[in-house]
Amino acid sequence: KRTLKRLDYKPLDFTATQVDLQLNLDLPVSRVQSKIKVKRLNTEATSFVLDGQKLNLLAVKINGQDWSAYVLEDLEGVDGFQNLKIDVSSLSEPQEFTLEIENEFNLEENLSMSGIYLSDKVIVSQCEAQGFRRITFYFDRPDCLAVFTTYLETNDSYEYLLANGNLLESGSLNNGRKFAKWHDPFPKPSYLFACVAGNFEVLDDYFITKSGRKVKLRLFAEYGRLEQIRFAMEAVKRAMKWDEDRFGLEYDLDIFMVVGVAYFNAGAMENKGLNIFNDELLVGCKDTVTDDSLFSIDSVIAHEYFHNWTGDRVTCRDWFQLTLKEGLTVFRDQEYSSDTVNRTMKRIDDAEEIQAYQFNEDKSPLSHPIRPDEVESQDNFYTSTVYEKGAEVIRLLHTLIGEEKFQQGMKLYFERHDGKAVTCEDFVEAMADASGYNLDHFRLWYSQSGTPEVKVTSEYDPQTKVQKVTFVQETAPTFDQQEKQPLTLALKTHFLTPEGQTLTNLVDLQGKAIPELLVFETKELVVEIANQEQELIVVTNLDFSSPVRVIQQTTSSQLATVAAHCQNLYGKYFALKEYYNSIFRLNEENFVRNSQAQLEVDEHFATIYKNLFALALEDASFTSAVLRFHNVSNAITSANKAVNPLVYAQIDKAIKTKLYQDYKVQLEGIYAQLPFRTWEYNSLHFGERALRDQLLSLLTISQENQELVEQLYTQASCYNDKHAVIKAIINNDLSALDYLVDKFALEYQDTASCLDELLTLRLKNAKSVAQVEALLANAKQFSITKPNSLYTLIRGLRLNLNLFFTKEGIEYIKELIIKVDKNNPGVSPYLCRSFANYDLYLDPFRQMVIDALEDLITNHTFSRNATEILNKAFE
Ligand code: B3K
Ligand code: ZN
Repeated sequence: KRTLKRLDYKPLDFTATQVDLQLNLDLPVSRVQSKIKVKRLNTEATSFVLDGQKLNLLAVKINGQDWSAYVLEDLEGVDGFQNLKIDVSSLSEPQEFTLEIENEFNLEENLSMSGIYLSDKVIVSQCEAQGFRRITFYFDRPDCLAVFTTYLETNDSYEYLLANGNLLESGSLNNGRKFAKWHDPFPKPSYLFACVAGNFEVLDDYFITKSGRKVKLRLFAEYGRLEQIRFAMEAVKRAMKWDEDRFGLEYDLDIFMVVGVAYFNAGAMENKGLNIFNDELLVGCKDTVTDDSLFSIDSVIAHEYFHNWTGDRVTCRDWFQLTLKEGLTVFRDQEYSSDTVNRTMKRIDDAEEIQAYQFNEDKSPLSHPIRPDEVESQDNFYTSTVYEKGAEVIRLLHTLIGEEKFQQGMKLYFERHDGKAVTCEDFVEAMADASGYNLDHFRLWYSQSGTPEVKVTSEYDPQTKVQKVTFVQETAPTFDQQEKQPLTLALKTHFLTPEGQTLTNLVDLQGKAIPELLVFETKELVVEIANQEQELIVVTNLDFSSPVRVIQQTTSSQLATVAAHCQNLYGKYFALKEYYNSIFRLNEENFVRNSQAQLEVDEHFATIYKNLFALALEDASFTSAVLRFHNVSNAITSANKAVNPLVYAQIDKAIKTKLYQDYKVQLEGIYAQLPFRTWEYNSLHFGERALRDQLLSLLTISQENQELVEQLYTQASCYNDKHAVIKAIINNDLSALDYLVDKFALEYQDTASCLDELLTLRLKNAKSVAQVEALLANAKQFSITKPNSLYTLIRGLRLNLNLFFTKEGIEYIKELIIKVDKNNPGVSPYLCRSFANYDLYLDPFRQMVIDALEDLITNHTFSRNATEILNKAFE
């Protein structure tokens, strides 16, 4: 076991300041010549170690002379890591020298999607976190910042040769080969290096920055997709403008390029000046992707672009600091989406996501703080905790000090650290210094893992007319950390009368105003509200102002009041969700005894849903979001206790069936009134289409209304509507309409992402492993080496609870992990993670997962990445 510790950080003894890289990109084997200007930082040091992985070393030279004082060590294990230790004790001038390395790597056999690899016919790189060592021996860590010049040479079948920075020269060589030379003036760590060689459809545009510089914008995608990258181009321009307007940050090179490729492990990558995308997050227009996908394209384009400052110009000292760039950049992309689309709905979606994934990660054996202390593989840092919770911590800071101070903090951060590799501590310090706010206690958010629970209790005394509201925070011990302390919290809180009126101007016993935002860092906060004729309903953590779980004994009647009257949509939304969750608790026992049991609901059910549907046309976004959380995965993850997943699936179905039966006429009416508008990218249109989608599924749950499905396929003016059609048909088993699914498959036969969406739906509903295998065999876009295929497969299987929890289902996933890990240890941990949440389930489901883990660990060997996840999960 190889554990790396945050506190063991040691600065480099030697560093690179300049790198001239010559890449001869050929198949099967490519050749690299790297000329590095090395500088000694520690005058005592006489040797240094360069990282490599699966490389064939050909030569080492120092100051132009062959150098033999080195040892190449192949580290044990399937990953093929190598250390190249170079001894320079005999150098007369070791302060500064030129190191030349020549090596080869097998491009064709590299199926890891890391380093330089093939995506179909495109040669492409991915270096974060440690892929550069698969290209050449180097100081492959983020605190080594150097200026790169990249010379690429290929045979002349590749039209475009791209690398970071600005193009210096390019041309043909006389031997049927060609070259291009790029120079990036900004010092950067190796993880931001990128290169591409391939043939593409290209879209050109430009952007004039606020200081008047003209920046060339170039998007690259697969042939035939020109119309489908126009949306992404608009997103690039929107993001550039927004970052200038809101953060004062301007783009810094002459050209900004984005390339989409089909084989990519992550969503996208922020390489300096040359962002590389999984083409699912770049390519798409209204006719080929859902509204949700367009929204993701927009926000991921923005996210990667924003990294130019938060990540590239100022980067991380070591990988334990990952949230420094990711938490901050997620926060920035969330703000971008909020400013450009719909702030409230964005907030609801993000809160929903963190509660579904990050809260469970924190409860699981994989729990870790946003700035972890220990790790075995740096690749495993890319978690919901580091990203999403990291962003919530930044948001909390923003809430505490306010926009103006926050921006002053950002300014100071860049003044101090531009061009450097720094720590989370440096960021917080800039914020503290600029705002004058004491952030000493706030820092705990970086080191403490776990989700704080805030228990809210209330006592009302009719004699004194005082209501005493107590907030008690407590973080339960997590797998990684026993001791917990109270954290700095900010809880946006409203007080409602039993009739639903939100009261402002409340005062405490001293007559002091009670603020809307309750900030405290002690275990307990008591708020005493004076002069109340009746007990108020407390609605807290509005807008998810802190990343905590609120525990509160709210009655159905109070939830109904909040759902009907709360002025804050977030408050409404979570009251509705809480009510939906309560139906599961109410019915659990009955359904365990009898899977056909009659659904029981209390007297508020009718009012709650009648009110919700009455407002449907007024706020379609909101209503559709509420209907969207009506799904079993959501119910399981928000139960906050172990449940029987199959019983939960039955209850979920029963709730939807009841909604349909009770509100049939009303729902049909809303559906009929939803307009078919000329497609536009805005929140109103999104909401209406999303609602149509949700309603269609609901209206066909009992096999009725099938004509609506046929009608929608004919009327559909965008992919979103067509996707709604196949979703309703497959999920609700409307087999008479299978011909529409076939039509869909034919219509989108050339668009892998559409076929993947169809495959997900089919996998979700597959009855056996044999059926899964048949589906895969017939899916022509499917390839076991393609990350998007694997994600589709695992997503489908995870949603298919009935199959996942069978012996053959689990067995199938195990085999898949074993197979995938051999080629691509970037994807296998993702598959392994689906085994880490066994505490969500009651036995025998829990035990099934644990047995699978045990078998994997005891009987097989895995990459470092997968081993870490499996071992932790099993601990
Ligand atoms: N920084 C990349 C993630 C790379 C993942 C490496 N395993 C994308 C992003 O967060 O912007
Ligand atoms: Zn990022």
